[in-house]
Amino acid sequence: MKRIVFTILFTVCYVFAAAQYRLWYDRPAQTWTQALPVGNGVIGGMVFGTPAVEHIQLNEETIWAGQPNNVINPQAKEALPKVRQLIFEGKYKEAQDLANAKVMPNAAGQNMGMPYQPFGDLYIAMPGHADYTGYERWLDLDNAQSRVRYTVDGVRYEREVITPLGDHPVIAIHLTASEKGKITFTANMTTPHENPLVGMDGDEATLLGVSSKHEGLKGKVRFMGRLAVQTKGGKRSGSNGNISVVGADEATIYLAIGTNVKSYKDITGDEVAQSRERLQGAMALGYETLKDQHERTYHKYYDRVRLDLGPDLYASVPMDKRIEQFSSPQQGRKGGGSDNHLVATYFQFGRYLLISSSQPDNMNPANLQGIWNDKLFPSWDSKYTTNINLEMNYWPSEVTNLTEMNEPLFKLIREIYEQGKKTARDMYGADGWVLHHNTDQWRITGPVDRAQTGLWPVGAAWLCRHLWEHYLYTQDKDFLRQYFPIMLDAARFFTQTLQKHPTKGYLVVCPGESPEHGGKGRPTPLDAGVTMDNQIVTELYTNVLAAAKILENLDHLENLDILDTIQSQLPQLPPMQIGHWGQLQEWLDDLDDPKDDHRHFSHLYGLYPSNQISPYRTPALWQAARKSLEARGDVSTGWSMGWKVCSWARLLDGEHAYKLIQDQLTLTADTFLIFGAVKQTGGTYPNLFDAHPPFQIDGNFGCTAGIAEMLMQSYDGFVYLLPALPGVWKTGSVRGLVARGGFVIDIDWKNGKLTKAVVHSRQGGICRIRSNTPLKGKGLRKTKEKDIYEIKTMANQEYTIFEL
Ligand code: FUC
Repeated sequence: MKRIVFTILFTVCYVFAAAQYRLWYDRPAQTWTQALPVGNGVIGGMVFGTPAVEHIQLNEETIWAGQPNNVINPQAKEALPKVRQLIFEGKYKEAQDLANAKVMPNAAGQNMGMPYQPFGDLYIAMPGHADYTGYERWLDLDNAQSRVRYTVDGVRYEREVITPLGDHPVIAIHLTASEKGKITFTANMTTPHENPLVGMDGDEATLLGVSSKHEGLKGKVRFMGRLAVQTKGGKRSGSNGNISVVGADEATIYLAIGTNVKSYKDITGDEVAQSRERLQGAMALGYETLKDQHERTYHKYYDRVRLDLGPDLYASVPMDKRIEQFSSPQQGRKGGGSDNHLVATYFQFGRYLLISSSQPDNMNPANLQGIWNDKLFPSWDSKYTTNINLEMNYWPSEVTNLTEMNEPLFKLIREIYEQGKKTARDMYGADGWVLHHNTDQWRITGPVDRAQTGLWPVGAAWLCRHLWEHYLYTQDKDFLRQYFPIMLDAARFFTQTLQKHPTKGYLVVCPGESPEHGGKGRPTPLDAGVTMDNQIVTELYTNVLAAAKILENLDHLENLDILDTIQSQLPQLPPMQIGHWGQLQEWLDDLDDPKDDHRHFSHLYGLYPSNQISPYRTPALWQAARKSLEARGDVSTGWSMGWKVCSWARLLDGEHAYKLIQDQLTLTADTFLIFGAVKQTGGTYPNLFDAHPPFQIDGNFGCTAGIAEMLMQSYDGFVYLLPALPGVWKTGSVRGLVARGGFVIDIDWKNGKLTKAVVHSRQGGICRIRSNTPLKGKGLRKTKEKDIYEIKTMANQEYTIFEL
């Protein structure tokens, strides 16, 4: 009997221990976008899983080219009034030429932001492992580890790779075999940086390097990689940066990277000491303890949300094939079914990527590639583009219950606030602070690239929405009090720089632009009073006034009469307008082209991520937004499609949102297209990374947020249960999504109809709920409004709701 119980228990435990969500493959990676990402926000690794020579490409979050700096053209302040005047006179081309000559920093010989750079590579050569059988590798999303398994000469080998979360940010590779004495290898590090110093420090191999010079700015980030091995049995030796092991029973390889970066303005750290401290701290714990701590920390975050869209019908199909099948018209026929489990996996992969690239105590938030980059000079420098991309990275953070992952973003905001005050003063002669469309590790705040993309002064204002949203989700007044001056000063900048439009009379941002996109017949995107700028400033002003009311006592702050100015300017901002073909206008003038399929559709900022367009409060604008989005088409760059998933969810069209998920989950060839020559379309790489192309992580995060938005919305004064459920997700459940107001929501549905929901109230308060299915539940009251219910909740209590 005991044995039977044990067997049952063992089986149950085994089934639960096996990863439910994983990226599984039957062959090693040939290219970087087939390799599997691991990371802890400090160190990032891409695991290729090749038996004969394991290759792990490595990053450390603070290795960036250049050094502390900011970019401001000293002539900008004098030239800007003239640029404005030219725009108002309709001389757009002249305005652009003048801005490119006198306002942009490169015209003054300055740089345009520094690239994020790789550390290098770890190689583990295993002699005799070129011929293998029974190969498999996978990324286990449920436990945050990557594994490789294969057989050579009847011996089963396994590699487990983790990047422990917590105090010891190393990468650890644990090697085992089914027979004793079989682990033999040589490990070494290489780097693409110039003139590295490779050597030994006792038993540890070291590699010392320095980051690159770029656009005239000398690279001053020094970094040291440090490699060591712990073994059971066998012999170890080391020389010239190589560590060899012969005949061990098992082995763990540890690699740590230290740098001299202490902050965005301080690079006086000691990379040697930091690499030693990181490595030795991890080794003192040993692999099992490290792994145990890693898993416990990871589960604390990851387990908060579970999404079940049905059984895994294709568990034995490699992930690249699954992606290929997913968007093919064949799927769903011939006895197959739509691969809903792939969508759930993609959703959890997005959460995994955020946990792995944006830990609370990191120096930097997730950049354009998260933390994973193998190129010395990656596209767009892999830095922070703030006219959509950085913000999109953090769209899933609150709603998918990963609020702590915002910490490095908030740190970046605090730091660009410091830099941005100087830029506001020196460039615009204004108080407050400003950020344009890019920043980097050095927190540059001036405009970069050409004026037609870079002269966009609303980056700070957009980032402030993340501060306000954090308050809405957490109801944390201390947080709001701490960040209020940053929001207020972002608004202060506009109170002094908004211009009265000479013919329309509104207060407008000028120069501004609808990101990277000009209206029909206009020679440049540079413009005045574009819809997105109006929406962003309207939102900032509204949030600042709301925050001031909530915080009440603000006597410690100076110049508070600014609140009156904000109040009086707010109604003078341009309203959203409906244009001649029923579209939401992207510009102050009716310049939208119905044939335009540009990847940016910035005027729909008001629909998502903002809350200014709603089917209930602003039905005409909501219809106009739909018209605009229909005209834009579906297939586009990766991030654009992720945004469209969110937007179609807000348009309450689950089928169209699902169509976009299919478009995004379309397998992309492992090459990337260069701007101009070939029309770019985005998609997904074999390792589930989003393809702009090339790889950009924003698309992963945008689509993750979009999937959440299809299941639950909370932007409109109520929690909307299943607002945009597509027909293919017939039956399922989701646990742990977070709604504004601090309500954690579980939902079960069957045949497309809600069957049960649970509201976990974190802070108490009234929870208003919208549902298309009639509901009942203890404490639930139907209001007079159609489909709206409410519950008076108490903090830390839960409330169960059923279909009527
Ligand atoms: C913006 C977008 C591009 C790209 C870049 C990083 O400039 O227009 O498509 O995503 O950011």
